[in-house]
Amino acid sequence: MAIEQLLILIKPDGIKKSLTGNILTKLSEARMVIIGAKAVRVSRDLAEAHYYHLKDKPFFGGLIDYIQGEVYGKPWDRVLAFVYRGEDAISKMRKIAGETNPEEADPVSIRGAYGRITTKGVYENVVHCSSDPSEAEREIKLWFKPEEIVKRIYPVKKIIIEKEEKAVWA
Ligand code: DAT
Ligand code: MG
Repeated sequence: MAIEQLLILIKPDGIKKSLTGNILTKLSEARMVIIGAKAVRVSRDLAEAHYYHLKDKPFFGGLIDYIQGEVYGKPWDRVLAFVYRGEDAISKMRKIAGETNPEEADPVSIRGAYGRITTKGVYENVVHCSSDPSEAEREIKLWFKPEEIVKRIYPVKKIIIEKEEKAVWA
């Protein structure tokens, strides 16, 4: 038993199909706590960094296009990103998310219930769910800044940034 945190993404197909509420309800069965949440327009750099371990796969290009959501058009070209935390969070959440291939996933899991494989072979599997603690740490640090998470889950350092342009409320 270990306290873990992980990254969950509701991918653009989940948003377009209006599944956000259903997905969050299903995930809540694991009784984990949300410690970070935001909407993100996914840049190509972020998409490629997130899936770097798959860059040699034949489906990589389709996967990057999919997570960026451009094929769905506006306003669906975004994801919702969450950091969840709790006891054995990763295995509990991955069970609820289901197998990677939506056709093989338990039909009661999120991917089994809502996912599909497109005619182009893209696994539209609705959610991303970190696979182990080190991947979770890498992904959380990629998607979230320390101040966007309400708990200090990893060490931080203070730096002074000069002359950085930043938008503030006018
Ligand atoms: P998971 O998302 O379950 O951790 P993964 O990290 O192996 O699975 O792959 C990341 C994503 O890549 C996955 O959600 C969907 C896509 N993918 C994996 N295998 C695929 C395949 N054989 N064909 C098409 N897409 C695939
Ligand atoms: Mg993975």
